[in-house]
Amino acid sequence: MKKFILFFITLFSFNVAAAEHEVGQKNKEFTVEKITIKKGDTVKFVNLDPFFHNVFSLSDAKLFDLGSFPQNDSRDVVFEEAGTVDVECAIHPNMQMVIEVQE
Ligand SMILES: [Cu+2]
Repeated sequence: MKKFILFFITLFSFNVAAAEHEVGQKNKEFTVEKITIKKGDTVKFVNLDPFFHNVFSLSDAKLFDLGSFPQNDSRDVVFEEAGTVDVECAIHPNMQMVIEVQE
């Protein structure tokens, strides 16, 4: 019985923790300069410009490169570790934003 209760508590807290956030790329800028999320959350990057954008990060907390993608296309990234993640676009070096991932 104790095992069952523990199982449900684990399941419940996991479901509550995971959320999805959306960050757009519009007019050669990210739509937000900084967002704070929780460990396990997903960020959806959406290209709202009529040309290609890229999304990448060299930060230790999350190393990724989503490649280039066209207008109305999106890519999801799950952040499993806490820390500060600097996000950039390889095509437009002025495009930068920060994702703060909390425990
Ligand atoms: Cu770009």
